[in-house]
Amino acid sequence: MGLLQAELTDITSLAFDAIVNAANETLLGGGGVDGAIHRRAGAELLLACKEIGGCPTGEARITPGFRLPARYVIHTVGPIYKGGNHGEAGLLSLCYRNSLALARNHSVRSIAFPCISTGVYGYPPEKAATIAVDSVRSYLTENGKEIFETILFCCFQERDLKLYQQLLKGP
Ligand code: AR6
Repeated sequence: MGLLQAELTDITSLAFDAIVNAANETLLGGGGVDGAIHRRAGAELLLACKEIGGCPTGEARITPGFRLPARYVIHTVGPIYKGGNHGEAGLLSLCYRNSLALARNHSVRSIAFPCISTGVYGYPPEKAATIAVDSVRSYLTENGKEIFETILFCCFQERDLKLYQQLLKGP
């Protein structure tokens, strides 16, 4: 298995060092993957997020995983897609890069990303997947491939899995 992988699974089931949450700027929970993570982690996660006090779009914050099988949750806030001319691509790329940087600072070796911004936030899945893979690849080129053991693109829809499988085949 390579360093970069894609799988169709529920991110809350993964016993990884870190799973990434597609949160909103309040960090106070919501629907989609955010709701699933908060439900499984338990009420302590919400308390930890309250203490952090929010997170601007493109940035990332870390908490313990509490009742999740994952040790940490890295909360990042993807951009709301407004047509593509509002800096969305740069912000989405920052979500991946800032999450990896935070993971690295916490000696995380295995990390799983959901398809950030492609649900409620409306980012076209193909564009988002390309940005995700490109951002992770360039982070690794700049910082070293040996930092991580596994970086998983955790897909929740067959459509996304197909996109990632295609992208990961490339050079
Ligand atoms: N495991 C993995 N992926 C999942 C899961 C899961 N359990 N559940 C959903 N997905 P979304 P966003 C996928 O809407 O677009 C929240 O309310 C889903 O299929 O969760 O970044 C936040 O609080 C999709 O591909 O996140 C924010 O307000 C992907 O996760 C807002 O939604 C992202 O969809 C963030 O919107």
